[in-house]
Amino acid sequence: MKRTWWKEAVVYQVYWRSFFDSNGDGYGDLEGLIQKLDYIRDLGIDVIWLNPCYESPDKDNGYDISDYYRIMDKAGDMETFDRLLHEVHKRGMKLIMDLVVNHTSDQHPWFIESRSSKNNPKRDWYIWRDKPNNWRSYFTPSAWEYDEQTGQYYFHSFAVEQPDLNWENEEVREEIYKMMRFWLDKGIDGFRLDAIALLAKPKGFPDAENPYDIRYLTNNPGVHDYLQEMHEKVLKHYDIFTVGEVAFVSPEEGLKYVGEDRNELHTLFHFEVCDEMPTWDPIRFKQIQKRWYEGLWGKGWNSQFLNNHDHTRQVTRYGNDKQFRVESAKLLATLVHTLPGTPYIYQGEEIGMTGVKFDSIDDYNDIAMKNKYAEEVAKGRDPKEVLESLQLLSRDNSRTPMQWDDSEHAGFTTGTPWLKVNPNYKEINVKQALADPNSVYYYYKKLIQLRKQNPVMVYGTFRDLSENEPYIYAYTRELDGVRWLIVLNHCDSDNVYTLPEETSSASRRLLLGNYTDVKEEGTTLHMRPHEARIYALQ
Ligand code: TEU
Repeated sequence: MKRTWWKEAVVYQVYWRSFFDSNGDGYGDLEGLIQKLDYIRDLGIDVIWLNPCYESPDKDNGYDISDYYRIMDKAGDMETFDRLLHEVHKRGMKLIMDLVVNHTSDQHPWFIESRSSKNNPKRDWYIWRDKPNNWRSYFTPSAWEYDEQTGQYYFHSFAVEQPDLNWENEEVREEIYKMMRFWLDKGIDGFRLDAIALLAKPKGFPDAENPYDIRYLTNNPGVHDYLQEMHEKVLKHYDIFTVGEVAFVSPEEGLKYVGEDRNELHTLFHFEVCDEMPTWDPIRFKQIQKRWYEGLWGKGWNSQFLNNHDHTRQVTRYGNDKQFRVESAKLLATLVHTLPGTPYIYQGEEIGMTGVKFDSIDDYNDIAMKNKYAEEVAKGRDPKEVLESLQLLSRDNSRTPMQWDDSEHAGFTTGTPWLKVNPNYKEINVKQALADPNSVYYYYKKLIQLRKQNPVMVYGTFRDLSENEPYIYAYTRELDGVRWLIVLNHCDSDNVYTLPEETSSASRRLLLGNYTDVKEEGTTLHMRPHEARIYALQ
């Protein structure tokens, strides 16, 4: 398999508005990120993925862009961005930007022109129809919005304020490619391509049988032509890393985006775990890992992540954030960093930050959650019940400010944070983590070090030894005669695991574990709650 820097990398996602506020306005900013770069470097990070910081009315936290060539005031300005890039590179790290090109803001000058009249030259830059079909958008009951001025509907896959661009229009594509070159010529190291599987729309927009199953929004014919063109005209001319956000795909479909012979993207986020596995489901998780491994290995590259700015913090959703928070955070980290694919860390994950439950909908900011809340309450449902039903998956679970220390607002800001801090910041914060040698933080650091020293962790073949085990996940990674065994007890109680024959005759050396000692007799491992071990086999 071809070795590349981005397969070996560990990526850290910075949701800058919640990372560190340098000027007291309650929003994190690029200057704040610069001030914390040493923290990120010390963890061992290779690549930073920065969420969108372009000019935006901020209806969907920067995913509604009104000027691709400017930095939004909350984040800073272009001079600060340039300094950020320089400081990232100075520390031997790389920076990838979010690329949001399925849609713009309705305040983008292109859309303002497009909506102004039916014969405006930019009319065709967006998608206009006389009649809507029955599709829902991600965030609203209809994917179409009526515009009085010209008496037609425009199409939006997300919020009303995020009209979709018409990728069929060549001028649109050329304009986007030009903008991508602008950023790449500044020296950024790649893109995370937002909602990239949505670029192509089906001819004629036929009604869906079940409008609630919004898979119709993605993976429509033509999407690969656009990506291949983008590759040809832009991507292939730079030594960069690209990761596409591709929801609702099978490994077979996924391979079309990342196949090494396809000239599209390097890797993808598929959402079979985050979108389609609401709570921890061990057998299903194992099946997902196995299928994706078999589908991609040797042909295209996978990513590993269990949370991001859209998905509830992993220790809350897939672990135990109460009794076994520390053990569980370390187990999940072991999983993400030892399964095949590039691992992603979402800010705060490395100190075991948890989700939140605010008492009132007013304390939430997430447009997806707020729209859904309004829709359900309007149907006559009990508001309290609706709130409770939306809490676990609210995107704000991951978006509360980074917890730096135990001072007011967790040291995130001297002002009033744009979103409330998680009340547990007095116990869970970076200062505490750095002072405790057994913290989640130092465990991440060791995992990342291991990856740098052991190619088996990146390029080793994968074999699941525990397909039908409900609690234990045991698998090997193997490369050039080096064999590792990973054993995880994803469970609140003790379990015994007897090693299968193929590993039992080998001698074992513990490389990393999340308990201070190891309990085992011969080939029988006594695993405590959320215990994780990585062994080298000889
Ligand atoms: O998310 C796009 C999106 O499609 C996600 O909902 C995705 O499908 C995945 O399943 C997560 O559930 C991106 C951004 O990450 C999100 O924050 C934005 O709101 C959205 O695009 C619109 O730009």
